[in-house]
Amino acid sequence: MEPGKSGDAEGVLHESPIGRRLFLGIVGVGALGTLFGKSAQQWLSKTVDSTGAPTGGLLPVERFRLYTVTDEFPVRAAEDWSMTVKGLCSNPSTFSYKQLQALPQSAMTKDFQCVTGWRVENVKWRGVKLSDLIDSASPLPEAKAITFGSFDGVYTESLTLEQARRDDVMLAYEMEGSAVSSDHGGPVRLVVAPMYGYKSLKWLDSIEFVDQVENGYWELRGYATDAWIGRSNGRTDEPV
Ligand SMILES: Nc1nc2c(c(=O)[nH]1)N[C@H]1C(S)=C(S)[C@@H](COP(=O)(O)O)O[C@H]1N2
Ligand SMILES: [Mo]
Repeated sequence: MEPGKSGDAEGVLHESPIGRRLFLGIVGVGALGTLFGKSAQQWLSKTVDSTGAPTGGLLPVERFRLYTVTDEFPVRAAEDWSMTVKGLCSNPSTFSYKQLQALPQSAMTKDFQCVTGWRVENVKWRGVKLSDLIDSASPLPEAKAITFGSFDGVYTESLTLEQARRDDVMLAYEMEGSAVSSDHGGPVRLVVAPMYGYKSLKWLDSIEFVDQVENGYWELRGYATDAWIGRSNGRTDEPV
């Protein structure tokens, strides 16, 4: 199964209770299902464009496909959210949403590209540079990478500390001028602009400093760990 690619069987079209939006729920049960169990293998994709109509006239936020690898899109209110910072650092802590917002604010506008081929141009993000968060945690010399956790309970991602310190890697709480929606991984999601979308973990709730990169959800299923756009996964997209 590819990150965000429709399975060939068992796709069910549901009508959403909200307006014209439809979403396509897909349950993939393949060979991996027997190895990793049903919950790890189930995933869903919601789309505003389930008819396959051209997406030309849509706003950036409407041109995303919405993904989850569990059987749901988890919802957590900002006031109920917190993020633990742990592992190989001298200042482990827990951030509330307010405490995260108190860190220096940063913004970037970058294309967002999924490894399955879709790309959304010029997406506006606002949040905190991961490098600022890293500095506040004071990683120990033996910390070489970060593992990110999601409150969906399943998805993980990882970056080397060097990758994590880049200016185009953010913990985003705003997308296109509004709070990051639950569907898009709010209240806070990771955005790794120069890499394929699967690195941009949704529903972030933990950051752990570790001594080496640990493969994440899609890397364990064959996708590149260093997922540079246009320079990995056999693809030749324009870099971001
Ligand atoms: N927790 C979690 N994060 C995730 C995913 C997911 O299924 N679960 N899908 C990834 C993939 S493959 C892509 S392309 C983007 C899609 O982001 P979107 O759902 O906001 O469009 O999220 C990434 N982060
Ligand atoms: Mo993706």
